[in-house]
Amino acid sequence: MSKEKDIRRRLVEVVLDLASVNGRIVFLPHERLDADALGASISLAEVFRAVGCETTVLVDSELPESLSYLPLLETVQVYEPSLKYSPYDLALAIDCHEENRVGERAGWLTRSRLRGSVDHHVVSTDLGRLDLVVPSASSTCELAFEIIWDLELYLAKPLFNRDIAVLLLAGIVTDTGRYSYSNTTPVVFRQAAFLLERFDVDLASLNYDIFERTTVERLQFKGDVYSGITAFDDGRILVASVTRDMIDRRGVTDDDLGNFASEMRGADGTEVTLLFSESNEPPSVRVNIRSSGCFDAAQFAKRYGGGGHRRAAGATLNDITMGEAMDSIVREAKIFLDACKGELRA
Ligand SMILES: [Mn+2]
Repeated sequence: MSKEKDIRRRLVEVVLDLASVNGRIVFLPHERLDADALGASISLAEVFRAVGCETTVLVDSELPESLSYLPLLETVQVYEPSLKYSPYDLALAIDCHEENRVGERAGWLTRSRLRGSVDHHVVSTDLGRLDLVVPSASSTCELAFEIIWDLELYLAKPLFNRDIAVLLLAGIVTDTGRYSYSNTTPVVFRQAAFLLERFDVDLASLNYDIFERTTVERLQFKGDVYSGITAFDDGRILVASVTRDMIDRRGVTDDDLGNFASEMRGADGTEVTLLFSESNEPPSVRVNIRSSGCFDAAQFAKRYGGGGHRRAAGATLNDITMGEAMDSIVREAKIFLDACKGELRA
């Protein structure tokens, strides 16, 4: 049995054990929520509750408006600093596996009786017995699907439902760039086919909600950001930056930075895109990295305490100005790109 299947079986066993005693499970999706983190959290929470556990999805901040199309959002609890830790039998980090990705909720991960994770990012810390981290998976929702599938087979009763189908498809559609990124595998299509055969899901409207729905202000904001794109290294590296002023002027949020870095990657001759954005609390600079070719974005982000995937990664830098962050990261990215090209030639 593969290591991944082994860990999945162990997770399912723990959940079934907890179900028999009404055990308590808390789900901790990463900060800067996205459809994959939230979709996987809510669908697993629903299913684990249906088999007998008491479940809570605890998110770090108010749900972004861009995810308002998802079902079952009313079941989610929003963290507040006044919230006291209450004992859980199992805490699961979702779409991440490190304490620093869940921010102020880290205590839930470290103080619960058991901890684990369901994630598809490149592994960056030592993993425990209940850490299901599969970087080759397209999304955490793909892994959540497998867990629910296993539970259905084991208990011989239906556990998927229409809401769960929408949640899982939203995560998968988002993380595969609507089935276009290199992480799109036959497994992803098989799962989608199964869900669409069983449930009446409007894929076109889901696609609209995830990728197309926008506002005039967001379109103008996109224009602001794109008109400031700078090309380095003969256009192989494209850089854009977003200051707080730019965000405030258009009345948008960080959440509206969406797909900018990925979209920029489509420019002819571009191999690396870097999108810098300023945060106030705490003062920091976020860099989103997208790549093609030999440039490993996850490896590069690791240098700055970040992580992610080979083609899409990010890092947050503290105590640094936007200008300083841009100067040093652009310089390093050029060296990193030259080095991987050199290795290819060698
Ligand atoms: Mn994901």
